[in-house]
Amino acid sequence: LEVARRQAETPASVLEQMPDFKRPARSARDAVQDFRSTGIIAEFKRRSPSKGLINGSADVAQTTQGYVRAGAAVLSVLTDEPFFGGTPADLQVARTANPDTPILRKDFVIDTYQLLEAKAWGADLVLLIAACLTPQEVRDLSEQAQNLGLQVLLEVHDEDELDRSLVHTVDLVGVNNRNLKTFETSVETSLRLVERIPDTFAKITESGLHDAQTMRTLFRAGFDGFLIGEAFMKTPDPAAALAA
Ligand code: IGP
Repeated sequence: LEVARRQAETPASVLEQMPDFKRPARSARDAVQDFRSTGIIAEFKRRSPSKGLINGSADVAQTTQGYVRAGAAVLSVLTDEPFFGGTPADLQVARTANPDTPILRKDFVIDTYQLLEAKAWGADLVLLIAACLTPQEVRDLSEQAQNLGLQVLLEVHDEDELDRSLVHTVDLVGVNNRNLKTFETSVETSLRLVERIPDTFAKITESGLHDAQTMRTLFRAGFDGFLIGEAFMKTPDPAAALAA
């Protein structure tokens, strides 16, 4: 995967002084595993490489608050601009609008600096994508995240990524149903991999989810959480789509 580099960086020392940096994190893992939880991780995503523009007009504060009111356990906010049209401000606005809900910084995290940004912008967890990182990088970044009080969602696409990358400093394991080469989604990927994920991790199924029947099947197979973006964002009122 191509990863776009940032230009003007805020010095780390400035990030560390930002008010949210010292804010205690909310546990995304507890939020999805709570027996009263819907397990839904609702995503704010304007566009994607596979679908192009998904929603050009949704307001981030209104949408994320609506998601929470409709029962989302966790929020996911894209901060990647080149591919997904997200911004750091989206995350900060979502944080201010939803003080009690765990929020995922959805981005291609490849270095420590991005963990500091995530914390300063108000995230509670970050995504580490096994396909983009060496096992050693997953180990180092997840340890650093843990030391900063950020939980880690490790994303895998197949058995090999799971077996080589899983470490105990990860909190949630996400199986991405989207094939990165073809962009096609298949829940079979989740159903195949779920048995390989130890019960010490929260189990998340990601991408291509849009009907209740499939979610029931995935829940019965052992998944705690469901990461859903497009099915909500492609409608004029994403939060209403979750409530429905
Ligand atoms: C959401 P969907 O098909 O419901 O919009 O998928 C989420 O899984 C997807 O946005 C995603 C993603 C990623 C985006 C999964 N892994 C990594 C960017 C980077």
